[in-house]
Amino acid sequence: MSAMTTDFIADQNRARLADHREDFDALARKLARRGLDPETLVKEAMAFAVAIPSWGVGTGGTRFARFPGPGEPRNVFDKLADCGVINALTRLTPTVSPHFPWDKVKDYAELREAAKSLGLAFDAVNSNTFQDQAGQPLSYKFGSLTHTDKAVREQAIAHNIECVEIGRALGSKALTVWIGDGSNFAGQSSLTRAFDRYLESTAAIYRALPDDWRMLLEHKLFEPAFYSTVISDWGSSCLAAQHLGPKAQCLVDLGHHAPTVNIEQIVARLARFGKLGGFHFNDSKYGDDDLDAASVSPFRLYLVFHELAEATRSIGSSFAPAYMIDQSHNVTDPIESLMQSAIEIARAHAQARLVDAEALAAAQEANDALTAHRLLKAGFLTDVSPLIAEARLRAGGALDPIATYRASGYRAAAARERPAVAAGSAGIV
Ligand code: LRH
Ligand code: MN
Repeated sequence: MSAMTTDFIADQNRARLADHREDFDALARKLARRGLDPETLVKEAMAFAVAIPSWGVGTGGTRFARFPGPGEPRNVFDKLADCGVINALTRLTPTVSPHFPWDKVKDYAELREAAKSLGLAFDAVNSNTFQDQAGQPLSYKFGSLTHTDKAVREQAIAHNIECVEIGRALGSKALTVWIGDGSNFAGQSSLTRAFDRYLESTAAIYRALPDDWRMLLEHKLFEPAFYSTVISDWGSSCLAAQHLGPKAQCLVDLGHHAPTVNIEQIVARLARFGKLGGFHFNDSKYGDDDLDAASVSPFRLYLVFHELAEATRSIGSSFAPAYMIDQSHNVTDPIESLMQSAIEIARAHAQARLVDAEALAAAQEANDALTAHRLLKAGFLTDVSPLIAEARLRAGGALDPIATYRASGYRAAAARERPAVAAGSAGIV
């Protein structure tokens, strides 16, 4: 399948250049009137990046069913090819977050080379002790790192350490640990002993981490457990990360909270105590819906990036959470959804840079609630589409990634090359 060439992208941009130039110049004048420097903002937008989940380029599903689309990736190499297209068009996604054993191969040097040839590198690796693999000696039905049986815990610890070894071969610098461990009945498990087993098991994984690595603990309110989840909220995750040590931090998956939770305040708290390690961006209305970022609550995503901008101002450049997407694309072309989501996340980041932080702090100190709210919202109310498009253009990307992707015929070519996958099997991937 032909890669998405810069010539093709330039061809597609040509017809859109004049309109873009006009829109960008108008926005630049508006930003300059606010005392902002458009060039600095474009450079910041060019430096922004978010990682693609390898499991996100295939069609996702639910517990009821999965309806595969045309040209489904057959293996991790197809997934990388699709990730390469997303980055070629958006210039926002130079890294991929892999998941094991879903992305398992014999030769990880070959996989690293394959990614490199597509202009990609690897972000945090994800372990998986929420499914039983064929031939796996012990089942995770009743848990993994917190299972009452030491042998099961050791099996899960060994898998995580294997993921660290794979990650080292791929050039990754972090391990994301999400476990579904929990219970479905009150009394089924000891809530305290389960947490103590989590601390003991993660401590064993922590000891295997290279010095320059991070371990990202991902909390989730519920599912697959429906009465209690061992790491159900940021409090449990932060207590564990503080207990483990400086290399352990918390990962915030936006969909892992009850609908009314103030996630931006969780972000502020974790950043304040040096425990904000990263994100899984997506959106949700009810549960862990894994919908496209900013497709339900763009203002909430903006408020998260406002707290990230505040933390960057107070902590400085050492503040570097891992930005990653984690979504399930059940009814759209995953490549289109991931491009759209990366752009919406870059939009929230760029908008948050527009806030007059000094004036906002003054209004907050003066308890001028409405002025403070208006100063904060001013970024969200600014259409930065021309600014993030300019960042793409200067980086060799597409002014309109989705239109350019559709014009390329990439999906049709993938469908010709990759055998159709039968519908029917349930599950998120
Ligand atoms: C759990 C989760 C986790 C991944 C999985 C694919 O809901 O968010 O981050 O391992 O989705
Ligand atoms: Mn996640």
